[in-house]
Amino acid sequence: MSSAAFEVRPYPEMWAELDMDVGRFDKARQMLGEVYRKMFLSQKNRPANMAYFDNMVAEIFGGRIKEMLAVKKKGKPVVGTFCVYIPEEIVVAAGGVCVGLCGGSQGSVPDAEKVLPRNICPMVKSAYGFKAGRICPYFQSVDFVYGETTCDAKKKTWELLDRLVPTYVMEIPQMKKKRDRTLWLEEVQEFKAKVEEVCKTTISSEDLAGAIRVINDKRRALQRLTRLRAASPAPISGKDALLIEQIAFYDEPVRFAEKVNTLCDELEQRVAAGIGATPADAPRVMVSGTPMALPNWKVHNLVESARAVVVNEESCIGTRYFKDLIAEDKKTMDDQLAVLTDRYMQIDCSCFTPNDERIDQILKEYRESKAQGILHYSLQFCHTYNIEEIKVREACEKEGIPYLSIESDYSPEDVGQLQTRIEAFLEQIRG
Ligand code: BJ8
Repeated sequence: MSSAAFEVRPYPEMWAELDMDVGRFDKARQMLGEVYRKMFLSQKNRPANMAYFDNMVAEIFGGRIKEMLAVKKKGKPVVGTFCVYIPEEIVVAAGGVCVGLCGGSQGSVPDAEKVLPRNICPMVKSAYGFKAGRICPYFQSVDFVYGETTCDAKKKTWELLDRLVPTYVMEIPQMKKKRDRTLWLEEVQEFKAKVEEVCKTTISSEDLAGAIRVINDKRRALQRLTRLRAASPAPISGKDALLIEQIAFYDEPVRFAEKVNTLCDELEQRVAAGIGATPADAPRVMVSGTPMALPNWKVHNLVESARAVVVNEESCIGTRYFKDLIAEDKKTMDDQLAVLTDRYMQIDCSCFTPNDERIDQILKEYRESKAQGILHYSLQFCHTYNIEEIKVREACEKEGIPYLSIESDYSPEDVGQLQTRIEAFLEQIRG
């Protein structure tokens, strides 16, 4: 698709049927197309197989929604989530669709601020605002949403979101002791029961085994993509890799894994031929911290506009989502739920205390990705990541790793200041 021909395609009739604010949403659609053209399609030397992901963006408000509605028509559930702790394998086992609803756009924040306090995390405000303003076809399509008790902003917002869409909450433990695992297993069992109740079905161990394989395959494909980014020159830009990680939260999982693997085949050839998305001497940056929900491309765009390349995202829209797999050899439901619970307990979110595994994981990914510096990214008012940042900084100081910490929101107001700081950081790496 040529850059000039690219647009995020409009589906006004379907949006009207979904009770959306169509006039307002159509302006957002056009703006997204423009931003995408400028940030993504202007990149030189992109892998040819990015075409599939470009099309996923073109169809983000249309084709994929139609697929989800078709699943719903068959009586299967479409479940919205906001956290990688919600076990999507169980939704897939019930024949349903799990879709990530985290907000990454400034456009919906004013809708949220009519109700929620201004001084809370922009991701929570953006997500709530999408529903309150009726400006997200995904939110309008879900049967129900599942929140969690990770941070305070989220868990209190669910009480208000429940007035707009049926909202259930999983209790995520805050520590990783034996009793916390017991609690989490019970929560997983309850989640399964809720999904079964809503879609009037019983999930068999065969269903769950199939779903575990499907989601493992998706995670394996993303692991493969991450490994390939360690090559020098990096065969794909950080922006494109982040986009793929974001699309993982709304695409159909079997097709997605297949397309990521096709892209990886091409990237292997590029690595063998020494073809990079940027020159081999471009500074290599690893980003670590809070998730960047679509269309939050701010930091990657600033880093790569300064002729550097992002080679890893230690984040829930990144490696935290796919680094761990579920054992596939369990035959009974009890054994399957046990290994599923164990896999999810490994997620090293800063909402846990203590959470030193995350510090070790950051250093491991830094080495594996052959990065030359770590940029810690935290959304404004995210206390757990902002405070845990101190330990990340100390670890980087100890290891002599060039380090920059930034805290930002979705508004463009701090772009100039961030650009200056990022350029100084890259100068430090260039030496
Ligand atoms: S497992 S990182 S996806 S909670 S950035 S809303 S924590 S104030 S997103 Fe997350 Fe699950 Fe943890 Fe991952 Fe709150 Fe912080 Fe906002 Fe956050």
